[in-house]
Amino acid sequence: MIIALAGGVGGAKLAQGLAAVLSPKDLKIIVNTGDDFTHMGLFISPDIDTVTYTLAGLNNKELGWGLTGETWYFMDALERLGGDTWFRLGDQDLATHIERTKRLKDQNLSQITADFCQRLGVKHPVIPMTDDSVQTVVETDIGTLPFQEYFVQHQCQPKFKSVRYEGIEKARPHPEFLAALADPELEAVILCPSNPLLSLRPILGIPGVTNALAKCTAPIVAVSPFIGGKAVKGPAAKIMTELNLPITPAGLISLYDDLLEDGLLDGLVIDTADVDQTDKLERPVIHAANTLMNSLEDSKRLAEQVLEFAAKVKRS
Ligand code: FO1
Repeated sequence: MIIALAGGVGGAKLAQGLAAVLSPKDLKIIVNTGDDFTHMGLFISPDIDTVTYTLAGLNNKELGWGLTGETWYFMDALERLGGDTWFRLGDQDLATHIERTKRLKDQNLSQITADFCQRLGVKHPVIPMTDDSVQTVVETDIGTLPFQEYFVQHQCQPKFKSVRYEGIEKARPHPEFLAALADPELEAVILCPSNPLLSLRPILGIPGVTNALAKCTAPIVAVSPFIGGKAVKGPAAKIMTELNLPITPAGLISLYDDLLEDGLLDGLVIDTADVDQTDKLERPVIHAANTLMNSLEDSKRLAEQVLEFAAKVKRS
């Protein structure tokens, strides 16, 4: 059994590849919920939706979020009325947020996600990292910004200083996540190519997760979100520069120094474009692959290579 930790687009693409080569009982996809927020009274869970829509083959490939074949009549009408339009909710996507918000009165996010997955034909378990509230907040040169204000409203333009995950100290990992980490059949934990600070750190930071990782014997393997000094999508490279970190495998690993020190990062898959940047790295074990995922075939091929590599890597 494999656990994949995922955030938005990059995580969803690798999760789709893993789902194409593993049976539903052999894969658990644990998704970041630090980006979740309430907007116009609706509870939005962007990474859960990106992963679910991608696995259902319904994702909007141009935008990287939302649904394919989307229309925007609601947004146009809202704009006419002078409403808040910085966060765009498509007409079909609205149904997800309205139905989820209604159900949250008597169900939790993971129950709703499981039911939406079943209705959309997604067979592999998509599990929120927690059912408790965790809010990613970014400290910037223009002040403190809740994640979606930083990411969407300000288009990641403010200089990134630091990030915190409000409520994380009280959050409990989803019980299925903990059970999977304790499963003797666990073969690998894969950190998908999502933003390390904005998507993966919140998952790893929930109390009990690193302890559970320390107890399992399966290797922990990260897949780099960088190719040739650039992020495939999103602000990861800009953030690295603002933190004075190089956009290289060493720079990426420095974000996981504590994990490496505790023996919780055993392998790293980097892009072949970055092999000449790995000279002085002794740990973790590195594997180079073509990490760009432009199609389901690409995602499948990368998933196969990551699994093959993980099967060879030993716990440090
Ligand atoms: N991202 C944007 O850049 N602009 C948007 O207007 C926007 C709307 C949106 C609506 C629903 C949803 O599930 C995601 C949406 N996203 C939008 C993406 C989202 O803000 C980020 O991609 C993630 O939070 C980061 O992984």
